[in-house]
Amino acid sequence: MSKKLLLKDAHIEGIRYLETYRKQGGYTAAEKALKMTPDEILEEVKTSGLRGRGGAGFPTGMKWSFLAKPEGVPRHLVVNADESEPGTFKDRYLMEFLPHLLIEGMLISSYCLGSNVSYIYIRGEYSWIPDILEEAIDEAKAAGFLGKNILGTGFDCEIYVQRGGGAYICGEETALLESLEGKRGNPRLKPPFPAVKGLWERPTVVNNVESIAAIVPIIDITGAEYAKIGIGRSTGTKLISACGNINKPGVYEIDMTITVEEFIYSEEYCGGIPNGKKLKACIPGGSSVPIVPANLLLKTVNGEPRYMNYESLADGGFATGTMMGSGGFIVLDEDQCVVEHTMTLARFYHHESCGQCTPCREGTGWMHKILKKIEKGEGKMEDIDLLWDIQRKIEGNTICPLGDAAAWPVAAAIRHFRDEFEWHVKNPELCLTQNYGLANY
Ligand code: L3W
Repeated sequence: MSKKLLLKDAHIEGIRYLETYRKQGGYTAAEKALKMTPDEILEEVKTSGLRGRGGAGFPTGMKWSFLAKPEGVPRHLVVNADESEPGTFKDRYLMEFLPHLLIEGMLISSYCLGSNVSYIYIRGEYSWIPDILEEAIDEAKAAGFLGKNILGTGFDCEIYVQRGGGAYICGEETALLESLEGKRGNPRLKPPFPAVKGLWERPTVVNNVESIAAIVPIIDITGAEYAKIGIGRSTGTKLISACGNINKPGVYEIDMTITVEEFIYSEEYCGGIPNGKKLKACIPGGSSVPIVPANLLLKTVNGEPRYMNYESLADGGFATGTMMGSGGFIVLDEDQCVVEHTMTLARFYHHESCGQCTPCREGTGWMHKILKKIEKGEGKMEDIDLLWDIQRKIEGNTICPLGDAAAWPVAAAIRHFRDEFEWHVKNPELCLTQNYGLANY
């Protein structure tokens, strides 16, 4: 059974409220941290090996150490709660059930980074969660964990919750900062990275909700103990939101040493696939990461078991490997149609493209149009090659990763499931009446 660090108290009734959270030891990590120096906290975070839980897996301690500290310029911590990646809903769970874990993590992080004003930028569709967060902030403030001279240390910290308007692009950190400044959420060119020039051109650390929540157990058990959980550079625990064709969709905390097979089939996690269907494929890290067919999902190209961690999921390189991403684990059984699935994602990325870069603005819509045609049985064989060509021209040619995120699912679907695309071209009369699954072989 995986060790629980973040969700260990999630089942306790009333854990959303300060009184219950305190009874479970809540804010003792903050009390400990505020007796340490910011540099000591930073060392713990570096030692922990924590990697950003939003999708990129960038080492958190390294990001924090990049934070510029010019004299007299305020610095900020911004929590990215714009969780909009299809298949990803772990941050929602954390904020809804454990708001004080996030607030406590923010307090420790803000103290370490020297942020007196920190923000939570939350996706617009999570309409009921800001009230939960604001209630927790009020409780923390009344108890002296936020506000002026926190716990008599002389450190001041306010946390504000900002609701987004419901745009996926605002999950990209620089678009988020633009939006937080009250502008249209268009991504900025990097460098400069937010750590140097972020919110209102001030040094800013942008971290995912889960990354900041993980700071609490890191301080609690120490970075060295945290680093002992997991394997290699995949230290600590990771939240996985599992959905699709599984018996037990939900949010699970894993310790990154379990295999993909165990995660899908064991009763502790997904509980297998409904109706005894066969596994066809999986998108393990949110919709942006490449789809992987069952044979490569359960084993690597070298025949090793595939594990639920950053390295193993990426093993095999771009050709076969995928990514841990945000941990949005989407399972497709043998009856699911990869063409339809890819078309649905293409529609999403086209809708969410900010339109700033031509390859993304034009290419995402073009890919959607062709995929729609193929899916309806109106495509030609050349359309499959055209689709391949378009995604190649988007990848790497845009300001932000939305272009890559739109291109990768199409590339991986054609690479691994070209026969399904060809089946749609060859069987136009069947396209609208039946899905393409293994049964059609
Ligand atoms: C200072 C340097 N800072 C890098 C920082 C950078 C950022 C972090 C990672 O995209 C991916 C995307 C999605 N000095 C730095 C530096 N940094 N070098 O490190 O940066 P980067 O550019 O690798 O990634 P990103 O722009 O943050 C995130 C993928 O994750 N994804 C997840 C999507 C998840 C959601 C959600 O709903 N939670 O949207 C899934 O795969 O496609 O590729 O902070 O500033 N020299």
